[in-house]
Amino acid sequence: MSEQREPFVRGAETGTDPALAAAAYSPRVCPDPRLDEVDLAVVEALEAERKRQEESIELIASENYVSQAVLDAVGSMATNKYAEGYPGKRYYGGCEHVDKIEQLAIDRAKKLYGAEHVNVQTHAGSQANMAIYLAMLKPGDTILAMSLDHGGHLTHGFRLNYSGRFFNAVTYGVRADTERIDYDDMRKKALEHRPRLVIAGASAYPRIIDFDLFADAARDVGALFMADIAHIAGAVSTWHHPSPLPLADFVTATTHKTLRGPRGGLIMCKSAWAKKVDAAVFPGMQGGPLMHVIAGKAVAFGEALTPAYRDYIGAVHGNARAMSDEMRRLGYRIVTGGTDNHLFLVDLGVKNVTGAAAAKALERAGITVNKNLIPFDKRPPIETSGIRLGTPAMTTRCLGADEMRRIARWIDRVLSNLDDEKVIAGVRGETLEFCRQFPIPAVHRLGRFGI
Ligand code: DSN
Repeated sequence: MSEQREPFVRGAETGTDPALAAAAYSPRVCPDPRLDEVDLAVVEALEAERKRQEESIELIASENYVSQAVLDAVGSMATNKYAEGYPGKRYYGGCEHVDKIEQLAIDRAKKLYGAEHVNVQTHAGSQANMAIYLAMLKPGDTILAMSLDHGGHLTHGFRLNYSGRFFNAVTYGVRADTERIDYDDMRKKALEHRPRLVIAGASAYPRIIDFDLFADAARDVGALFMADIAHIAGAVSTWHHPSPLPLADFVTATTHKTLRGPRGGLIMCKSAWAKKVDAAVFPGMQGGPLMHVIAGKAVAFGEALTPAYRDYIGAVHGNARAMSDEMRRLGYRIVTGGTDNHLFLVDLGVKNVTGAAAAKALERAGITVNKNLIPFDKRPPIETSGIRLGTPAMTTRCLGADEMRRIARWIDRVLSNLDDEKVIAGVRGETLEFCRQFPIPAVHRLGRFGI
């Protein structure tokens, strides 16, 4: 490693003589080694992460495994390019090819969702939401959104998030009896507080969201309507969930959850808001877009337009139902009684176990989940009374309902024996063997380091 660093040192030592500096810093003495030849510290961590992903059962509802094609695009030379601006209107030269990439991503997203206008530049879902707020709101404006502890999202007005600090966030939640969104309360609060923006969308809600009722409430109080479909982006694109597109002024999403693309954000809006939204993203809050990630988004949108992807989302939902039914059969209470989408929440009350303790023990057994508040939870967010389970990732690994039920039984075995490391180690042995039978499609074809 020290050999490869030498040219830089010598270049520096040649000081002010430009000819010497240029000679010292030449491709001849500055080879371009592969990562595994130059930086073992990073390689080791990447290798360990690849192994972790391959050898564990991934049930975090917001995670997935991208295809080899998406990985190739994200690892491409597009990462070298600055392209502030939009296709055809950039502030840098040499953008003709990345223009094509971004236009492909935009056109495919439009086709996927039937959107009037698309912006693919936001680095994450949080930035997609921030762009809408920056475009349409003034500090102090009122927004109406689902509360975080009932399944909403940080960026929907949580007090510690920018959205809760700069705006007056009024929240609705779920009903105590059904644990489904309390649409009456949402409407009542809209009429009472006259928000500038009504937000629908959640990160831990297992049921169909009735976007019509949000659109009605927003219209009746003269508010704008935004739907954040980060979690259900895949289901909306394949009509496994009704689309908010015809109703909403703005729809935001992430590209890396059910949509199975690279980590990033996506904004769709009515043409009337296109200019404001684009200006809010750039120059309003971001500089150069991540063109390699946008290339990955283009590939993922292309994949999502295929019949195979529609089947995949159908299987994701079927697997979530099979697994939640099995958990219920094993004696657990499932929030709302089940699921209509890719995730469900398990109330661990029956075992008198916290979500935090459950997640830790399950991790030791090779099963990755996240602790999650359940509605009206009596425990704090760091502890929680529940876990959130999702099936997008394991469905990508081609698991079916039988396998999902088997995972549910492993989860039960661990949760019933939290203090018995022998039982947990036994489950770990079985999950390891199981993971080897269901390889991650992309990693399967990668080189030694999975990079
Ligand atoms: N953190 C994401 C999730 O896990 O749902 C939401 O942004």
